[in-house]
Amino acid sequence: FNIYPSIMCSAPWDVKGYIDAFERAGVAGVHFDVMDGHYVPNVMLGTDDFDAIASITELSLDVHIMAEGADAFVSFFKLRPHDRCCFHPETCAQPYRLLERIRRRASACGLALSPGTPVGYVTECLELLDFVLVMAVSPGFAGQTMVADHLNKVKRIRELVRRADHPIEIVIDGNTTVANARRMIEAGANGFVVGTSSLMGEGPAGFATLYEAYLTGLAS
Ligand code: S6P
Ligand code: MG
Repeated sequence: FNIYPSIMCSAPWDVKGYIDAFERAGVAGVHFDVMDGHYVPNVMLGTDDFDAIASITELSLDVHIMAEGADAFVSFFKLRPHDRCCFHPETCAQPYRLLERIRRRASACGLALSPGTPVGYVTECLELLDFVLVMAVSPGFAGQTMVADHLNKVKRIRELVRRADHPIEIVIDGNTTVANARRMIEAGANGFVVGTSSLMGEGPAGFATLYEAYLTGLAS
């Protein structure tokens, strides 16, 4: 399973320590949340944060854009060839074109689906997708409780991916405790954004222990 710790769950003074811990643990990438105060009722992580983190690690940055007019936001960030980027399709006029643009700049592109956003976007754009980010909570804040119905959404995505014979990664974002993640895996998920409810609660020094226990918990 691919694990993407969410760096917005770090206190600013712990960011460097966390990045070092992620590198030692060998995580798949660093989840980087961008919030505009319009699409979501919160403001979070900007271009300087992105550049600062990119300057200290070669880990892939997994940029999750939660903004109205995602097209503009994508161009603000200096994505490196091994970074990833996803956005919410209902926030821009031409999601298909934006996916094509991201594909030219990053190693993987995806659509992010909030609770309430139809799976139909995935059907229409499947051929361009490397991954789908299914939100288990309404986007905007860490520390929320999962919305039960997202499991159903994951199953529907898994089924359409199977029928189209186009394997993509299905990543879940929000409240991915071990117990929840096991149910998400049963539904078809194979990637997890981890935050305050799982691996980001004990500071950089505690990350390695929590990470090992998490992987063991998923496998058992
Ligand atoms: C939320 C954001 C997420 C959070 C993550 C926090 O809008 O997109 O990436 O950072 O969900 O994890 P947790 O365990 O606190 O829910
Ligand atoms: Mg996120």
